[in-house]
Amino acid sequence: MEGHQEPHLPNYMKDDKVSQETKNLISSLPSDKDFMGYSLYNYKGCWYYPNILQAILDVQKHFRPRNTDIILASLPKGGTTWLKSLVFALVHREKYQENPQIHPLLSQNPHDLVPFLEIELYAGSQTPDLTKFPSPMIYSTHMHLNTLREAATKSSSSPCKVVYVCRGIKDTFVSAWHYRNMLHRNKMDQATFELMFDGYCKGVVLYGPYWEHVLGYWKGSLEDGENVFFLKYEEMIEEPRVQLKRLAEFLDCPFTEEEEKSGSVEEILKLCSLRNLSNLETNKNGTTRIGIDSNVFFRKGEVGDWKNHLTPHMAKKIDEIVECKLQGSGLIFQ
Ligand code: PAP
Repeated sequence: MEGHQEPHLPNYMKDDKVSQETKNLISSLPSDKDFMGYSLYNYKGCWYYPNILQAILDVQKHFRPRNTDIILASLPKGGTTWLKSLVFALVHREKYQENPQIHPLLSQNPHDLVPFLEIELYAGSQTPDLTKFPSPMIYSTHMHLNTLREAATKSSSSPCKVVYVCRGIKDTFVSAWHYRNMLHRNKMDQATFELMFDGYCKGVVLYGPYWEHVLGYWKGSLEDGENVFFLKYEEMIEEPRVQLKRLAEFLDCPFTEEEEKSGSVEEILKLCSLRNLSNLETNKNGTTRIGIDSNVFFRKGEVGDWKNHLTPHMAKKIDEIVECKLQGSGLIFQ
């Protein structure tokens, strides 16, 4: 493991919260380096930094979702922040109807309203008391569906609902690149950009490979559509109204005719829009509970920004890899 780590590296990328048992496990796992030289370990087909693996093992050991809970899943930069704000606003819409000015999304970052299981709640081998959270509780995760299910199937409750959002790999990658530059407070050079790109192509990236992740949830949604919902970031951009209504139906809180007439769907979309959220004081200057500046979660939010960063050759290469991996699944990215 690394001797020297950057001071502003997020906890989940470090290796200082790992138990002896997990260290033993890690020493038996396939390993590789990320584009910055940090070690990643492959556990059951997915790549992790040590602290995150520790947290995931703890989630599997201790997390028992209630059937009223909602879990939001995604790959990093797949649309997590947007999904968190939308589902929070959707599920709690009645509470703030009379007093929209006190809506929590106006004063708190979506990541502080919908905590990550492995990045926040179980980070550092904690066993948080989740029974204190009101129902319905919304959690989020970047874990694979299989990994999540290992915890969920030990629960005595019937399954809870899982919503997955994903985004085309090229925009996910470019968004992750900008995020890492902001995180490390340094504009990294072209050679580092290419190294990170190679990591995405090989699948050696935190929570990767990309295709394994999306396919797991895609298949899950086909097999168990009542409990697993699959959403594409691009579809949300293209037809937000339609997708939000689908989401509400899946979560058993469909919009009534009256709500539709009174503009409730539009209100939620406006509240959760990138423009609105990114202009709030809390998101401009605040820091999330996990110690990351709130503003790094908001940038352009466009489909196709990859065209400004990838050469045609790079785009072709990564498209071919993903197409080949998703072949026959019915899952297509435009
Ligand atoms: P995370 O997985 O680390 O939480 P995530 O929210 O998935 O990050 O990704 C951030 C991306 O979502 C950014 O995309 P970009 O880099 O291409 O611009 C960010 O701008 C976008 N994003 C954040 N909030 C919203 C929103 N409310 N609506 C649309 N896009 C958003």
